[in-house]
Amino acid sequence: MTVKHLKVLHQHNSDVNQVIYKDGDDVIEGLTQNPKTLPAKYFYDDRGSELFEQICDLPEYYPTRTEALILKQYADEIATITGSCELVELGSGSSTKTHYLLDAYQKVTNSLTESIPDTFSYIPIDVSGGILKTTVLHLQDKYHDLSVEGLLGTYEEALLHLGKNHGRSRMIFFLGSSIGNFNQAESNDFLSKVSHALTKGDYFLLGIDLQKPKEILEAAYNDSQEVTAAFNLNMLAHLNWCFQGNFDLNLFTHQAIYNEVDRQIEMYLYTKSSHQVSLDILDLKIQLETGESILTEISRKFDLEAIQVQLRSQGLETVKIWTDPQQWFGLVLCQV
Ligand code: AVJ
Repeated sequence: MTVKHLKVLHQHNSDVNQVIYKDGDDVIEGLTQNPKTLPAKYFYDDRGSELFEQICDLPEYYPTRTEALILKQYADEIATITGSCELVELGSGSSTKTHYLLDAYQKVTNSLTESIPDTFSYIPIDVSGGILKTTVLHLQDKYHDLSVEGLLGTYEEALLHLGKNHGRSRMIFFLGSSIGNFNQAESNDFLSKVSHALTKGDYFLLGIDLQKPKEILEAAYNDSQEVTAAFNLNMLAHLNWCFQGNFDLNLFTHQAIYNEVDRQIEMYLYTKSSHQVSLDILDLKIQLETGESILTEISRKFDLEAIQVQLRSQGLETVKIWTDPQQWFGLVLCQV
């Protein structure tokens, strides 16, 4: 590992430019179920992260833009409430929106009057090594007084690695409504791990996509330029690469629907014709029928009341909530 300020948490990973996760038990489990599913984390090889960045700029994909506006408007207030602290970002990607927070925390840290000012530190965590490396280098260039340590790994690995913080306060933040990828049980498990990586008085800042009309939601996940389709299909290319597979991307189509009962977007890949697929490294062969679906992602849409109850059940008390004027997106600041 030669890259400065980047720590690789997963033992099986050997190449910083590629993604980790070669285990594949979760792939076997998902593909042998009926109906078939695949874990959303396999979207994010370097190509997938790049496609996700493009999704964020699409006219139909409102979440990134809306959350960025909220952050732009309220980052100073957030930093004033929490005061100077160590900033830990889960799933940092390109850290684009993070600049608002970093600017605000830089001001708060610089305004400290003590003779020994706190260091201003940021720990981005991501599974995609390429984007993490670029981000760390870029941030070091932009913020000279910032200490950046990128962690290449999963949320679980990173939260375990961080352990408890001693002496100084910490804020973990998880933006973009990525928590929406977890079902209820998984999100409870996740929040409990977050809670355990924090000490009493520490903060957690969570970005959540709120419920809204079906048409707006479905348009956001079935964009007219078909970038989301390419993003969805890229998961198969990533699996081919990881597990010596032979998915033929031409034999699948993308579709996202809003499930109004479970209040979640569901992204599917549908087969155009019946065929077999093998993943040699996993010693797995599967039969796919014409029109069969593979669920690749859920993206839950939240309710501000319900999320506060859930956060509280994991020891996280809401301090303040900010939204945009249309109430499309919410930022929840909570404290242990
Ligand atoms: C990064 C998980 C928040 O669910 O909106 C975007 C991923 N998938 N378009 C989301 C995604 C399709 C995104 N998250």
